Amino acid sequence: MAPSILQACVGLLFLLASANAQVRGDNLATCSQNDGFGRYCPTTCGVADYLFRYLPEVSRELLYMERDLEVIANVTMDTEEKVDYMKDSATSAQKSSQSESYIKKSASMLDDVLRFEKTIFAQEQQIFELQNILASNQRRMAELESMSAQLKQKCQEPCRDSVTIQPTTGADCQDIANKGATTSGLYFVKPAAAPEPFLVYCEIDEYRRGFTVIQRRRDGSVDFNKNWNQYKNGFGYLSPDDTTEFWLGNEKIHWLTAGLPIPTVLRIDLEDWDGNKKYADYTMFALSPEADMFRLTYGYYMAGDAGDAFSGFDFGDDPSDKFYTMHNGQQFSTPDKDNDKYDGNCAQQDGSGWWMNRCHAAHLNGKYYQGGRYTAKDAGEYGFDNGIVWATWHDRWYSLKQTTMKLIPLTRITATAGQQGGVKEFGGLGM
Ligand SMILES: [Ca+2]
Repeated sequence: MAPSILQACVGLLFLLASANAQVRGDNLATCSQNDGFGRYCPTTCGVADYLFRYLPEVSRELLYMERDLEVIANVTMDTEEKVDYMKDSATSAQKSSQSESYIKKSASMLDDVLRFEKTIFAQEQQIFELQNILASNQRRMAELESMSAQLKQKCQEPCRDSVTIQPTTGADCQDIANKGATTSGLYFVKPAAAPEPFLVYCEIDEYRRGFTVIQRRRDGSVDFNKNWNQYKNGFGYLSPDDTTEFWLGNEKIHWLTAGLPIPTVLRIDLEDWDGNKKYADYTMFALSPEADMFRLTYGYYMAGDAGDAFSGFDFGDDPSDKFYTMHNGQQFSTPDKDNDKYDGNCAQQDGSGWWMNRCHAAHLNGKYYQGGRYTAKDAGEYGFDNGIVWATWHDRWYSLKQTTMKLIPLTRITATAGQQGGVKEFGGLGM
C-alpha cells in the first residue's frame, strides 16, 4: 500500500515539474511576446502564470508531503515488518507450542505431582513403621545381648555333668555290682556282643544284686506309641534316681542276652493303683537279633506271684485264647512293622511295640491310664484292651500303675532269701 501511494505522489510531482519546465521555457516567451494575453484569460498562459506563481509553495508542500510520505512509508514498513513478525511468531507459536496439549501436559504433570505427593506420604508412613520395628528389634537385640552375656558368664564356669554317671563299668549291672558298686544309678555297660558301651540304669540292692533295667513305667510321662526304629534304639529318659520312663532298646536287650554262658532272668515288677506289688521271673530270657525281628524266647516261668501272663491267658472268649495270647517265641511288632499272628495289626490297634501274637495277655508297653480302670470307649478308635495289662493278675481292662523289666544272671536271682524257684539249682554256681 505504501509503495503505490508513494509512486502516485512521485508521478504527480514529475508531471507538475515537467509542466512547470515547459511553461517556463516555451510558453513564458510566448506570453511575454504577446501583451494581449491577459485579455483572453483565463488561457493556457494564465494557467501557466498561475502555476508559476504558486509553484514554489506547491513544490515546498509537495516536498513536505514527500517527506511525510517517506516517514509514513518507513513507519508503515516497520509496522508491516512488525505485523509480519508477530504473524510469524503467532504461527510459529501455534505450530510449536500447541497450547491444548500444553494444558493437557500441565494437567498431567499436576496429577503426577499429586500422585508423587501421595506416594511420598505413604512412604513416610512406611518409614515410620519401619523405624518402629527397628526400634523394637534393637530392644530385642539388647535383651539378647544381655542374655548372651549372662550365658557367656555361665559358660566360663567349669562345666559339670548335670547327671552323675558312675565310674564303674562292666558287661552288665551284675558285673558292675561284682566289682564293688553298691549304688543304684547310671553306668556304662558293654556286653560281649555289643560293638560299643552304652548307658543303662543299674538297680543294685542290699544283696549286691545288679539288675540291668530294660523298661520302666511309672507315671505315663513318656508315650510308648513308637515306631520300629525307636523301639530298636530305645526312647524315653534314663535317670540316676529312677524317676523317669524309658525303653532301653531291642538291640541293646539283644546284646545283653545273646550268647551268654549263664542264662539271663527277666524279672518283671508290677504295681497296681492300690500299691500292691507283684513280680514274675522268666529264665533263659533272650531276644534274637533284628534279622529275626527281636523274637522273644524264654525257658519257663521260674517264679512270681503275678502269674504267667507271658504264656497266654484264657479269657473265656474262645478255646484258643491262651494259645493266641502267649508271647514266648513271638517276634516284635510295632505299628509300622506287623510281625503278629493276627489278620490285622495288633501293635497299630493297641498303639505300642510288643511281642504281639493275636494279640496279648501281657502288654507292658501299653497306653498309660491314670487310675487303672478303663473301657473299650477309652481305648479309642479300635476299642481293644490297649492298657498296661498283665492278665493273670488284673483283667485286661485294668492298666497297671508301675512296671519294671530288668535282667540279671540266673545265678544271682536266687540270692535273696524268700525268693522262690531255682535257688538250690543255681545258688551253688556263684558269680
Ligand atoms: Ca498282622
